Amino acid sequence: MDRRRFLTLAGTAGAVGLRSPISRAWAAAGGVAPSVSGALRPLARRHPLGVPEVVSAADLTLAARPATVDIGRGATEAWTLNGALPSPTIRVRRGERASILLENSLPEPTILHWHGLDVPEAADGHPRLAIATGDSYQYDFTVEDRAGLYWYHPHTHGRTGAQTYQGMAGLIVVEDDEESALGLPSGELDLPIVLQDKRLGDGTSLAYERSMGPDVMYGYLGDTAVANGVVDGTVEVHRTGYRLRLLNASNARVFELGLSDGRPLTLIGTDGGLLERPVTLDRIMMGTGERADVLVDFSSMEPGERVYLRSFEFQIPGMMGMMGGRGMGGGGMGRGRGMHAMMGGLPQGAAMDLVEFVASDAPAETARPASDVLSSVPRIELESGAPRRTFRFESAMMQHTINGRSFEMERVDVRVPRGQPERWIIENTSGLPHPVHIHVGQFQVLARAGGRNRVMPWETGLKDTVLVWPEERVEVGVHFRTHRGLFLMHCHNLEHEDMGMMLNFEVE
Ligand SMILES: [Cu+2]
Repeated sequence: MDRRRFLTLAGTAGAVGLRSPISRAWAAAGGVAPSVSGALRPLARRHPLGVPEVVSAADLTLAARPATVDIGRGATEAWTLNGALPSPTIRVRRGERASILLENSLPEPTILHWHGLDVPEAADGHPRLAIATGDSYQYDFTVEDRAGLYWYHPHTHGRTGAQTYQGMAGLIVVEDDEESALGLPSGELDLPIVLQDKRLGDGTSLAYERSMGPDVMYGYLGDTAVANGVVDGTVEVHRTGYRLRLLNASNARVFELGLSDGRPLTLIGTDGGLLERPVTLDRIMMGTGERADVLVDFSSMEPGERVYLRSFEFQIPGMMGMMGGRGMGGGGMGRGRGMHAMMGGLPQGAAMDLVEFVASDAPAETARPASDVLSSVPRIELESGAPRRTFRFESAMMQHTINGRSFEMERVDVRVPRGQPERWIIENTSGLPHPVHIHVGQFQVLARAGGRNRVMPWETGLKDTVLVWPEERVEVGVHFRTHRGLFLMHCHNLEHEDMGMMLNFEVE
């Protein structure tokens, strides 16, 4: 680093350090003053965190079209569904029919996928079903999934990263009687938050400009956190218990979520709905595509006090620091970070403040604790002789492959009998994290060897996406019990997916 650059950074850090309680807390904890990373900016002018419009699934039209949106800093062009950023939240009760018409007014083909839902082949958004500009596609399915937070986004092969990044992503909230009976925080105390990172610099452009270098290797990492479509989002909260429904809808960014003052997160649900019991955690790691349903108690806050939902700094051991698999380890990591700074995105693992919560001055109310028993999670029962399949996720020489192969639209890679539980083994032999998503329902994480060497507390319920670190081998139990047809397994780092880290499996 040259001397002038160092002095500039040091000066900025010092100035912020004097004024900001966050910086003081970091300094007291022996941390680096946060503004150095560029993503922790408590002094920034903040923008109200909106909540996406809620729509019914019963007779819904989603128009994919460019639109002008406000990301807080000002107007910008986005690719939207119905002109909204993020896309509307679809709220549906278990057992209800969804009838959704997609209209494509984008300048290129598109198709939508309902991430986590167990839907028929024709409704799953396989990229071979992508529709041309001016065409429409009718989705009809019954929502049979457990209550929980799901989501939807484009699945156009080679363009999923661009279309999702430029604005097309929304939540699906499934409700059922079991969940309603729990008396969880509701109304404005039930706050859905779509978390993303964007590469904005000091501007507002959401244009997706993927380089052929680091962006293809690491994925399209941003430099700015965006929550519910706004930069530096802030929300006034009552001093009581909240339910935060969190989705990591980033292209490539992994979040190590926690609250800035150490306030605990009580995890009640994940991808496939409620856990059996609540679990209290300081941190939850979320790869792209994963969801976390958490209770947070703000009742001890003083009026006007601020707390931040933050992605804390982390390192993934073995993560490659350079393209092509060279430069593993500390030195390589350093070079990788330098390269990212140069390219405009913050490195994987950089700290970011995601949302600011400001306590209101209304009287505090004691938060109702979560029930000891939330739900019974339907387990996937595997016999010892259950079929096993191994999927090796590799990244080398700017290629991302599964078992050495790149995605082909019509090739069937795996044939799976319907109704037969199987043990799938996901091996990451690369130097990069891969969040692995399996379509058409939920699986169960059974074991992890290498890396973290255990099933994480947020992986004990049903999952549709599991984060697999370098050198990890994760075993999952799958059971395709409902629909026959062609479905997908892929990396949910959208650049890895677009580059071919995806396969077709046929449920027969
Ligand atoms: Cu990947």
